[in-house]
Amino acid sequence: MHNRTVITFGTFDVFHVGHLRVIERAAHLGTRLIVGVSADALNMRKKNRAPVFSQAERLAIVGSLKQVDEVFLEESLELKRHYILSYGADVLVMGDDWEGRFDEFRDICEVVYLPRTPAISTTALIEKIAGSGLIGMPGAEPALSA
Ligand code: C2G
Repeated sequence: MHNRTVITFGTFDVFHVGHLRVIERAAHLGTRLIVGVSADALNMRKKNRAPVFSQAERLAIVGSLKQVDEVFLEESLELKRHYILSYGADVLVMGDDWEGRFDEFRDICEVVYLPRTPAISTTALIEKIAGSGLIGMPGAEPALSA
C-alpha cells in the first residue's frame, strides 16, 4: 500500500470497545494513523460537562494503542481543516454519528464515516456504573466526579 495518512478525532472518554473498533478500522484505511483527542475545554463547550478522564489521561491511553502513530490535542472544532493539512492527512475518518458533517473537507482529503459499534457509549457506561450499587457503599471509591 502507498503511504496514506489517516486522521480521526474524538473525546475517547472512559475508553471502551466502540472506541477501539473505530480506531482499528481507521488504521486499516492507511499506513499511518493520527488521532486528535478533544481538549477538556472543548468538551465543556460542546457537552457542558468535563470528561471523566482528563485530556492528559485520554491522550496517554489513545497514544499507547499500537494502531495509533501520533496523538495531539484537538483544541477547537473549527481547526479541523488546519489539522488535516498540517498532518498531511489523506483520509478523515469519523463515526457515522457525524455523517455528512465533515463533507466540506472533501476538497482536501477523502472523508469516510464508519458505522458506530452498537449499544455502547460513554454515557451508557457512566449510567451503568452509577446504577450498579457500588457507588456509595462503605469502602467504595468516591463517586465519579463528572
Ligand atoms: N464511536 C463508535 N462507536 C461507539 C461509540 C463511539 O464508533 N459505540 C466512535 C465515534 O463515532 C467517534 C469516536 O468513536 O468517531 C470517538 O467518539 P467520542 O469520544 O464520542 O467522540 P466525540 O465526542 O463525538 O468527538 O471533532 C470531533 C469530536 O472531537 C468528536
